[in-house]
Amino acid sequence: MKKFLITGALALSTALCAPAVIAFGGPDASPSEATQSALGIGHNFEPLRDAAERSGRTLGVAYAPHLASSDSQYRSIAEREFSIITAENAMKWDATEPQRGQFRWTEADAVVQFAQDNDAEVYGHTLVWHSQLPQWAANLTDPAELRTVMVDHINSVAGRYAGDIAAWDVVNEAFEDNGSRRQSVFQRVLGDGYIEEAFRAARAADPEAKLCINDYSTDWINAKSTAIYDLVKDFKERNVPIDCVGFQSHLIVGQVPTNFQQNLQRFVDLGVDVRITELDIRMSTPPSAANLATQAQDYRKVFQACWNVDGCTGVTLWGITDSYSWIPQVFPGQGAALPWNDDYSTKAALGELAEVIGAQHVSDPDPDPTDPTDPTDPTDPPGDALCAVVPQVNAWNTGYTANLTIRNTGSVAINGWELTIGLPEGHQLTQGWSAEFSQSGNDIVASNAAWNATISPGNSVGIGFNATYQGTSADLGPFTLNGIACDES
Ligand code: G2I
Repeated sequence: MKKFLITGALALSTALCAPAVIAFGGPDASPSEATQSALGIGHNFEPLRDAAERSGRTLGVAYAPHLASSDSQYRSIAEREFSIITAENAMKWDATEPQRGQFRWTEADAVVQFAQDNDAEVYGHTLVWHSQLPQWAANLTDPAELRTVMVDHINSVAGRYAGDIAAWDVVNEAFEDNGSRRQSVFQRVLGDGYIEEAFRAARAADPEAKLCINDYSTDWINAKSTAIYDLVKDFKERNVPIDCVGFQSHLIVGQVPTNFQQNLQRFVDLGVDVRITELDIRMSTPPSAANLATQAQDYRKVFQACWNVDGCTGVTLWGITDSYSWIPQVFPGQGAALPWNDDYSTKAALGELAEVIGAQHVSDPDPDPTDPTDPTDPTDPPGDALCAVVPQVNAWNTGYTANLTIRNTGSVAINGWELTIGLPEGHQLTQGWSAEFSQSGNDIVASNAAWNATISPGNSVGIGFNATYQGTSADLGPFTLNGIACDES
């Protein structure tokens, strides 16, 4: 459902058919409360990878084995949500071949093992890149020697994992924004042909992997994306192996390109797959409520662009939580770019992307909180986040105030909730409090505020709203919390 936030007093407009939304944080909400209001509901979706899979796509994440070892929540989210794993750093040249001919596989192996243990694919990143390239390679000047080094590196890395990799970023960031070639050591020493040589070597080393070219600031139609387009077209015409194009999509809040989908489509029309390979959407920190709300819509737009294009294989998030994001190091004062906050609460962005990919709400996404690594353990007791809603209505001849008590009558904490309230015909929401309200037809939907997202077993939260009515004011209900029918006493 499309939502728009109205932060001031809501003027009732009977002419509007679109759902009205009333943010719980009004003009006099404290800054921290206002900020939190845009954080959205907690995570109460099925594993997001399951939803992506239903549309034949994968949801991916940039993954760091050392974080999975030190942070169990990072690990359990990576396990539960994602069906394709990109090594954030572990397969790069400086990690795999720090000295010429001396390979280190521990971290890269750990990424492949993690993916296989979790029935996920591996996205290889990356074979040839000017950055994170050891000095010994960056300093080479002899074309024959550099060619040998590049092909040996591709043979060694792609060869080791042959059969285990769904797709490789064979060449990363080879172009400048103006469409010219980046003057990397490969370009300077080997000339324009190095990209083709790298792709041919990668195909020979791993005939099964899809071979991609990957870059940033190519999400819209511009000189850089057109340079890649021309390269792909040329490769296709000459039967140089290339199967896919990666669009990193390190975006800035409010700046999702309007022709993103059209751009993806033009590549697909050349006969390659496309993928959003490194999505994050950054903003100034600390984040404002307005920016978080815009970011949520931005995530929606990016996922929608991919989901609208046959041949877009999916989206990879460049991390899970803001805590470990690369952004503040490179862009000081910016961040908050990922769907999970530092404390792993979810941003509104998560709900928006989940909706685009068709993720279903579940009553209890992690039935056994003592075993976060196995949310679907069949030996877990079934989720039982049961609820009761008691409405108190004070009516006058044209309107009423309804105060609702939502009680958790189950034995598992509810972390994030959305209450759907059935209304008689002719009722119109005018104002709500202690939740974010919207109306769609004869239903009101109330989403938790940040401060009342959790309802522990046996505890209650109170919310309320005003409405106008024609006919009868009686009989609110039924009430459904996160898709589960609630008792009314
Ligand atoms: O810069 C964001 C991404 C742009 N596209 C290519 C991606 O490969 C790139 O990823 C980032 C990683 O997320 C960072 O984690 O690449 C950076 C390096 O260019 C990575 O940062 C480096 C730090 O700068 C180093 O200090 C650190 O030792 O990660 C290294 C390994 O943890």
